[in-house]
Amino acid sequence: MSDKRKAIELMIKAERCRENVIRMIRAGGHGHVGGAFSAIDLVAALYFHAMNIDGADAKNPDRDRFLLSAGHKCLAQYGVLAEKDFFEKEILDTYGKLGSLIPGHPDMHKLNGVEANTGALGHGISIAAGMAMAGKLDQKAYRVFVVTGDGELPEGSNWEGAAVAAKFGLDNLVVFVDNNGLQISGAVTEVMSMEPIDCKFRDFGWAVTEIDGNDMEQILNVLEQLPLEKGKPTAVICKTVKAKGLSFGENQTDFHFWNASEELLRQAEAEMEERIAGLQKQLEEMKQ
Ligand SMILES: Cc1ncc(C[n+]2csc(CCOP(=O)(O)OP(=O)(O)O)c2C)c(N)n1
Ligand SMILES: [Mg+2]
Repeated sequence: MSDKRKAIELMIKAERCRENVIRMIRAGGHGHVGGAFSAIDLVAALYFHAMNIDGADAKNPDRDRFLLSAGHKCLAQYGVLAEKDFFEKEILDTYGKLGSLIPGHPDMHKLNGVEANTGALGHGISIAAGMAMAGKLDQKAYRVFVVTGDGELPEGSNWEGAAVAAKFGLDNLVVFVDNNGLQISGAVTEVMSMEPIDCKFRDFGWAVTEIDGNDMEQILNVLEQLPLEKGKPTAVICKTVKAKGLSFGENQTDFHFWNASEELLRQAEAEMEERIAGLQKQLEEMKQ
């Protein structure tokens, strides 16, 4: 299959996952849509293209691991896991309800496919470094993928994990920074910036590259190249747009957490359907 065709198919998947997110937000009335939608193209590509993982066998010791360090982006992971049949789609309608398997931050004790409880920011890289080191010690071939946020980067034990990963040559570890420029209360550059992020990882001994994290062809291209350097962990700095795919919410701090109206939810769905129809048309034209 051509790369272009593969990319379009994955873009359709990502839009379906966005629709799942809208379904959850309708059920709960609100949710962290901004960070979910900046990261969801990447998360969809990981689950549908790169990772060796199966919802029916989600504890297989040889599986690739996915760590959502920025746990508030969990709508992206839930949307993808539902699309990949890790759980029944009806569960999406329980979002925001007491006892739901898909709470506001991911819970490994509740939901099939969640590897760690995250939401207290700043610990995904160190948890993942531990998993990657265990993989090396056990001589397993699995890889560990992390999604972290640009606002999250200064927090917690992230840089302790980064140092450990480089020292022990964990080239089975890949960190994607969802670099959307915004965090909870405004621009990351004003609140607590880690720019230049690429230099920081490089100085810690990582192999680093930068892509447009909402461009499926660029995502696929980088996934083919992993690890970027043998013997080094990889950091992929992904330039993204917060709330990507919501015409009325893109790049706005107000859409970090969205108290949604039915009118705008319908508009969001219409926008997704329109994009899917356009992508399907492109696929049809490629067949001819
Ligand atoms: C330890 C900790 N401090 C603060 C928060 C509150 N908080 C939730 S989301 C967020 C912003 C994170 O920004 P970023 O990583 O850029 O993610 P984005 O908002 O872009 O999805 C903050 C500070 C938290 N969840 N955990
Ligand atoms: Mg951010």
